Amino acid sequence: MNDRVLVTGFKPFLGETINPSEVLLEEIRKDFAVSKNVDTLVLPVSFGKAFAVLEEQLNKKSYRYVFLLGQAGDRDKVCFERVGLNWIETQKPDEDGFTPQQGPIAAQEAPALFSRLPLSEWSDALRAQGLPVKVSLSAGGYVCNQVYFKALQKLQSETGAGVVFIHVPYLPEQVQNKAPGTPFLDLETQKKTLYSVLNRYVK
Ligand code: PCA
Repeated sequence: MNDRVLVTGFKPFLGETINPSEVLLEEIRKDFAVSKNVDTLVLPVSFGKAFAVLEEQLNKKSYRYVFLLGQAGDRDKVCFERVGLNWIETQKPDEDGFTPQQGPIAAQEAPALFSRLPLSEWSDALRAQGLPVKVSLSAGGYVCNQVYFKALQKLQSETGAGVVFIHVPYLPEQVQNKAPGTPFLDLETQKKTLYSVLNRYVK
């Protein structure tokens, strides 16, 4: 298998004007411009379209590693998601104004799929460098989890590629008009943390 790496992020959603995951993709495009093996892709925050956009890219090129990034506004650390749940549960509409019913993503499939990448090892190594990371057990019940579950299903079983979802906190400018104490993490620290993982795989 080749060693290509795909990193995805999401468009802003639910009233935000930026999404830190999309900002990180812009940084990756600049900082890894000389790299030959990394591609980036922005996904819509849409239950109907997000995975289709990813799948189109996966059908064009094959990847050894896929890093899916998204915003999780309730988190104060960069979170490596251990599992994609075979479940949708949300009261929030997506960018198409669609709020799905609670239920499984794929009724005949396993209730959850696990990333095969060494998330605990990454997390321990980065924490030892003082970086704000942790392994998280749920990517939630919204679009990110749906894309993660479907990507694990398609990539890990069909191609053996390594897949992980990484949720990142709000950027400081996003919390200015939010309740005091809303967690955030500055872009430099988000980049440093993410790059510590990417540098293991991007040449
Ligand atoms: N976060 C949302 C969807 C898009 C994003 O960046 C989520 O956690 O599901």
